[in-house]
Parts: sequence; C-alpha cells; structure tokens
Amino acid sequence: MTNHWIDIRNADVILIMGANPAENHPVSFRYVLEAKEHGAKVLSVDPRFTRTSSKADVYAPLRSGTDIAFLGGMIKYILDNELGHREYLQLHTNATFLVDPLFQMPGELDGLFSGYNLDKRSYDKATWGFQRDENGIPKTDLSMQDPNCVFQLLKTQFARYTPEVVSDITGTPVEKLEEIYGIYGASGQPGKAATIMYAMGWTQHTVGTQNIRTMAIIQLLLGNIGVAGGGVNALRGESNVQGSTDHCLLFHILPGYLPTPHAGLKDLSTYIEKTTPTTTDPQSANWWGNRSKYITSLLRAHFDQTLTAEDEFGYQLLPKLDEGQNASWLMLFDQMFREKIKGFFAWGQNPACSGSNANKVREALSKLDWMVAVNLFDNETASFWKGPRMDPAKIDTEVFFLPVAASFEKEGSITNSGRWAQWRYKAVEPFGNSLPDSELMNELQHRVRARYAAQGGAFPAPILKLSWDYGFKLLNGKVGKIDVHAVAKEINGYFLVDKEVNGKQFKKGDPVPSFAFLQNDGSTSSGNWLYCNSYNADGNNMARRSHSDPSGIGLYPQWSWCWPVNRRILYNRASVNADGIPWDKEKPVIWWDGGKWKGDVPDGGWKPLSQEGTKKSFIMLPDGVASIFAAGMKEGPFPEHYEPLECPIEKNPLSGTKNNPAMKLFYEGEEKLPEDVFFSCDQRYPFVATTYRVTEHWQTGIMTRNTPWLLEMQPHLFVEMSPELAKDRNIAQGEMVRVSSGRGSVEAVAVVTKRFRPFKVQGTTIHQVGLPWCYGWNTPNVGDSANLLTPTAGDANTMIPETKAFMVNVEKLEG
Ligand SMILES: Nc1nc2c(c(=O)[nH]1)N[C@H]1C(S)=C(S)[C@@H](COP(=O)(O)OP(=O)(O)OC[C@H]3O[C@@H](n4cnc5c(=O)[nH]c(N)nc54)[C@H](O)[C@@H]3O)O[C@H]1N2
Ligand SMILES: Nc1nc2c(c(=O)[nH]1)N[C@H]1C(S)=C(S)[C@@H](COP(=O)(O)OP(=O)(O)OC[C@H]3O[C@@H](n4cnc5c(=O)[nH]c(N)nc54)[C@H](O)[C@@H]3O)O[C@H]1N2
Ligand SMILES: [Mo]
Repeated sequence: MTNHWIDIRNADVILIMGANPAENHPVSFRYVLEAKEHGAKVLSVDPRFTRTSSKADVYAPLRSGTDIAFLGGMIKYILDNELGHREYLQLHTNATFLVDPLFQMPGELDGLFSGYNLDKRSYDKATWGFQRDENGIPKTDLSMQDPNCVFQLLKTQFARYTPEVVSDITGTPVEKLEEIYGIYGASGQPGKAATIMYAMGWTQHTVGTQNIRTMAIIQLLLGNIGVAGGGVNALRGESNVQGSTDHCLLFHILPGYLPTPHAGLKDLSTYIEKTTPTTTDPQSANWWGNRSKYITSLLRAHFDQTLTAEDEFGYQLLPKLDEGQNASWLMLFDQMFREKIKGFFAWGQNPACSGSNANKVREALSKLDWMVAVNLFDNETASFWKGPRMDPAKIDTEVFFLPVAASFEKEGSITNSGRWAQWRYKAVEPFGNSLPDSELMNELQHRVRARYAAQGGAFPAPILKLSWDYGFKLLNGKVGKIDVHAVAKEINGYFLVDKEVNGKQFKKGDPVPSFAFLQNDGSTSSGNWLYCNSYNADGNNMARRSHSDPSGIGLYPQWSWCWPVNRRILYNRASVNADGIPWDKEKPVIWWDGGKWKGDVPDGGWKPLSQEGTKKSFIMLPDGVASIFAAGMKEGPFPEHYEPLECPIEKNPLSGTKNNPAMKLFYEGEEKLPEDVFFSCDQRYPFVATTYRVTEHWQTGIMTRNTPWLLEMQPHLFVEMSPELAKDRNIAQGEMVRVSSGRGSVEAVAVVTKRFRPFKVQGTTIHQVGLPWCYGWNTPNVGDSANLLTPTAGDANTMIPETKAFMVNVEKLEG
C-alpha cells in the first residue's frame, strides 16, 4: 500500500476491483463502510457479485482477464472529458516529457510496441527513452501539446479504447462502464481523493503487473497519489506477506529490495556500479544512489565482521544467480519435475494444493530425493505420496516432518499491508514438541555449520562466516535460545566503530538512528536499510501503542512503526503544490509552514518545489517524477490489453496480437512438458473459470479444514455458475458436477446463482464459472484443490501464475 488501512476512510471514492475485501480483508471493510457513511461512493468490479459488491453503490461485472481494457477505457474517458489534474501532472509526473520520435505503439504496430524480437519474445527498449538535452536531462513540454510528449502519446494509445470496444472485450454493459468512469473521474478535482483496493484478482494474470500499472496511470492523471484517501493499495495476503517481501522472500531481491547478485556482477564494486541508478538532474534526489551504503551495511550484518573492504565485506559469499536465471515458483516446480532439484524445504506452505497445475506439482514432489515439511499440521504436501494417482511403492522421496509453533506461540514482528511493523507477544507456550520457526532454523544452522567445520566441503565459507549473534552461546557454540530482539536490532543496524556522522557522535555498538546515517565503508551494519529506524536508541518502535493522532487524518504516528522512517503515506510531497500548500486543505498530509514541513514525515525534507535548491517529489526514481510512461516494464511503457493465455475468443478486438507478447514461458530453452498444455477456443473447454477465497477458509485450508465449525460452514468444493449455464448443461442446484481443464479435473457441488451472469462478448454469449481453492484430499469428503485445473503460465514481469483466468468444461456427474 502507498497509504494504509485506516486511510481508506478518507476517500471520496473507493474502487474495489480485483479484490473482495468484505470476505478476505474483513477488518479493512470497516474503513470502507466508515467512508461510505461520510458520503463516499463504493464501486465494485468483479466477474461475480460478491459480498463486497453487495455493499457497493455501483457493481459492474467483467470477464476475467480483461481489466486493462476496462481501465484503458477509463483513461480515455478522463482524457476526453479533461478530468485530469493538470498542475499535478506538470509538477509530479513525466506527462510533460518528450519521448524518442522513433517510439511506436500498438495502434501502429498491430498490438506491439517498437523493438519487439519474436525469437527472444522480448523487447529491445532502444526507442523507449526520453529526448534529453545536452546535460542529459529529459526535455519537456509543459503545455503537454507536443505530439511526442507522454501525455499526447497516452491519449493516442487509449483513443482506441472506446466504450464499445471495451464492452466488446470485457462484456461489461456500456452504461455501467460510463457510470463508473464518471464517478471515479470526478476525483480529479483538487481536494477530492479516490482509492483503489486490489489484490489477487489483478495480480494472478499474464498481464498482472500491467493491470496495476494501468491503475497507477489513472491515479496519477487524477492527482490521487500521495494524498489522504488516495494511493494504489495492494491488500496483502497473509498477515506478514509485506514483511516477508521486505525481507527477501523472493529470489530476485535481497532484504530492502536490493537486487540479488548474478554471476555477471563479479565483485562488490561491479555490483554497486551496475545496479546504482544515476542522474545528471540536480533536482533529482535519486535515492537509490545510496545503494552502496545499503548493500555494504547488509553484508556487515550478514557476515563475520572481521572481513574487510579487501574481502569485499563478504560479497563473494552471497549466493548468485546465473545470468538471466529465473527461480520463481513455476520455474522451481518445473525444475523439480525435471529432477534438477533434489531436495526441498516446504516451509510453511502447501504447494500440492496452492501451486498452479497441482497435478504437476504433486508429481514433481515424487521426483525429489528428500523433502522437509515444516508445518503446524500434516497437509497434502507432507503426505503427497499417499494422495490420489500416487503409488507409494514407486516413490523414493524421503520425507521429514518438523512440527512448528503457531503465530501466537512465539514473539516477533509482522508488517501489514500499510507497511506498519507491529510487535506481537507470545500468548501461550508451544504445543508438544513443536518449536518456533526461528529455533528450527537455529538448530539447522548449527548442525550444518558444525558439519562444514568438521568436514570442509565445496564452499564452506558462506556458512562458516555467517554471523549468528542472536543470543547466548552454549559450550558447543550453539545459540541456546534465539532472542528475537537481537534479530530485530540487527535488522535495524549498529555502528561498528566510534564515528561522527551528520554532525552526531556515535559509539561502537550504538544502533543506527535511521538509514540516512548508514555508511559504505563498513562502519555500519543493517540487515535491511528500509527498517533502519525501527529499533534504535528510542527502543523497539514497533512495540509503540499510542493512540494519539495529531494529524486528524488517522496517521497515528506513535502506533507501531512503519517503513520508511515512519512515513505513513508514501509520495506525500505530491499532496502539495509547488509552494507546499496541500491540494486538499481539509485533509492535509503535509504542509510547508514557516520554513519547515508539518504533518506526516515528508517524502524527502527538501523545500517546496518553487524554491531554490529543492529536489523533486518522487525520490526513488532517477527522473524525480512519477512514471506515466514506464520503460522498466517488460511488455511496453504503456499498458495494452492482451487476452489471458487460455481464452474464449479467437481474436483480440484491438489488434492481431492476442496474448502478452513478453509473457515468460517458464520452460524457455527446454522442451515443454506434456503436463503444460493450454487450450483456447477449444470446444472441449468452452467456459472461462476463475478461483477465489471464502471467508470461512484460510488459503489451502490446512488451518481451517482442521477447525470443525469452519468446515461445517463451507463443507465441500463448489463451483458457482449462472442459471443460464446450468440450464444449458442440465445441471440443478446442489448436484455434483465434474469441472475439467486440459490439466486435470475436480468434482464439485453446483451452486447455481445469479451472482454469475453470462457475458456478451463480440456478439456471442460467454459463460464464466468460479471455484474456491481451499480444499484438498487430505480432509475426507471435501473435494480436492481447484489448482488441479489451473495453468502454468506466468506474468511477464513477476511470473505469478495465471490462476484467475483459464478455460474449463463443466458436466453433470452421472449416478
Ligand atoms: N478468509 C480468507 N481471507 C484471506 C485469505 C483466505 O484464504 N481466506 N487469503 C489471504 C491472501 S494470502 C490473499 S493474497 C488475499 C487475496 O485477496 P483477494 O484478492 O480479495 O482474493 P480472491 O478471493 O482470490 O480474489 C478476489 C476477487 O477477484 C475476483 N476476480 C477473479 N478474476 C478477476 C479478474 O480478472 N478481474 C477482476 N477485477 N477480478 C477478478 C474474484 O471473483 C474474487 O472475488 O486474501 C487474504 N485473506
Ligand atoms: N488457484 C489459486 N491458487 C492460489 C491462489 C489463488 O488465488 N488461486 N492464491 C495464491 C496465494 S495469494 C498464496 S499466498 C498462496 C498460498 O500458498 P501456500 O502458502 O502454499 O498455502 P497455505 O495454505 O497458506 O500454506 C501455509 C501453511 O503454513 C502452515 N503454517 C501456519 N502457521 C505457520 C507457522 O507459524 N510456521 C510454519 N512453518 N508454518 C505455518 C499452515 O498450516 C499451512 O499448511 O496460494 C496461491 N495459490
Ligand atoms: Mo496471498
């Protein structure tokens, strides 16, 4: 979230699209309802009518996988009706920037941008740059009239997205499109704010990242980023999914969003040189220019502090990716299937049910030499060898199960969607033999280290030089009990020598006050620069619990702690004009008062933009302004509608390019496996399908299927379908049906409901169905995972599987 949960109550319009918070984020919904009580309009756009839709002022259906078309139409509407916030665009975005005249767009190139290479399925981005002056600073046209300026190019790109074309793709009636566009577009007035709440309905697509980009463009056009009640707000999933991403759950980033080194970055200085963005613009803060301080401080936290600059502080001990290597979810299980991965820790997960194309995942597990399942309960992954289609006699995988303590049996922090890191205490002792995850890791670390110490091995240094100072040590060198405060303090970081920084004197062992004090000479450590400030001389800021709200807009600055440096609303310098006066005088986030900023922690403390010696408002980007034109994306600097990999229509009405041309097929360079089949416009699989959650179950259901009263409320896999489809297939309410795709099938109870309506798309009727994915064979008589149906196709930028739009058949089960 750029903003945070409580801030939703400040919105004048709330668009909920690609999420169902009434069911999946119920606590957030109180802020939606609070806003509504104050007169806010709530809009729900979802292929089916949900509990969220039932509270909305306007509901619009759309066919799964067509959100870019829907939102592209909104961009056109905003531009045609001049609803954009002109001054904001000129001041805070690249709308005024002039693009290379050789740049071409899908309207000219039949769905492609300039530079496409079919063999590589990727773009050469040579023409996706800005025209620059002799100092290397982008040229601009403040009037935004130049045909090559971003604003005019945006107009041209989305002129093609007329309501009729959009409706023909999405199946949304034209009147509904215009009603939603009108209400949302009205938030472009200064002083009005609209927010977007999205989650998996947007991300789990081959165009997932561009879905969100399209909305980011809308929010910038309307001046909705940085203000109270605005922003682009991802409703994160698990309670700590934000924290786990910040601390590098993903393969391509180290803690604090530093890129994972790859083989080509052969030493620390090359890493720093190649990954640090530069700018010649004196008005750009270019905050990532601090990369060297953050990576060096990370290495100091990670490894033995006797390592020196000559040892590159241990840079060579970090794991490195091969150049171009992709180690995301689909890829890992593909490699496992191909027997290239021999061992696997299934730590706090259940991929046999949560992974797309779960039959393939389950088979991949059977090819492992060993697997360790770390969990509260047995699940379909730990016991995969007992599951359907498995013959235990033929499976050699050795499986270990480590019982683990549940969240309330251990202390630590979780970081919520609003970036608030909140400290939690232990309520009860762990049950039976189970240990907290940290103690299991401690044990594992100790034993692996002891083995390397005794036996050497191929490359012992990364293990032997790992620092592990998380508590008192026993005689055998093992940390007796992990002190989670020591972990949190290491994440914040320490001074490693006596030193003066920014005019302040620090002693060796002092915590670093905030990331502005981190150094690149090895004199500071920090396990995650973004969290530097979370646990400092003031104590554990994550444990703060003050209810004071001097802002009056719900920032609660002394409740817990939020990254970065307790800034509650990101990009908040865009909430003011060039003189530092808020666009919204009733709900100001920051304001310039008597020579200093007041309100939230400003996004960079420089003076207002009209004054000398200032820096622009989007400090993380080298150009200093927000990107309406974003060359960093894989499939184009502007979004374009492409169909899901499996889709029901022959031709993309907008162009001859049907699917995302930069979509990453994870088997690239290797033969496609027979398990990875896709069917579009195939009469065997005529219906669009999607998957979703129910309030009563949590994820694959391991915690909730083991809770009898929750299972009683949602006892069996079901498939929702319209009365029209049910009639067509002679299916009655409550009957058992088989739902099948090219990859597998499940048996489900038919729920015949008007929540799904047939779509009119390109003159034909298209049906959509939907299933929850919270079941599995390990609980008797509940049905199996909906992921037996889903495809192994991924988003071009993130590789998240396309589990929200694919093709199936539905048949009545005879007998
Ligand atoms: N009770 C409960 N709460 C949960 C979870 C849970 O399992 N149970 N899981 C948590 C986790 S990890 C996450 S990530 C979040 C996910 O939160 P959500 O994203 O809200 O979860 P979903 O129900 O998967 O999907 C949301 C909606 O997207 C719709 N949808 C499907 N396809 C499309 C499409 O193409 N476009 C649009 N606009 N909408 C589409 C679905 O109909 C569904 O209503 O929930 C969290 N909260
Ligand atoms: N078709 C389809 N598939 C999806 C999605 C979808 O919308 N549609 N959503 C995707 C999303 S957003 C997500 S987040 C994934 C989730 O995918 P997974 O993470 O694989 O699924 P979970 O059921 O959340 O598994 C979490 C496991 O952790 C265990 N656990 C609970 N607490 C602890 C703990 O403290 N320590 C340890 N070690 N274990 C613990 C639980 O018992 C459970 O077995 O699924 C994805 N799969
Ligand atoms: Mo999630």
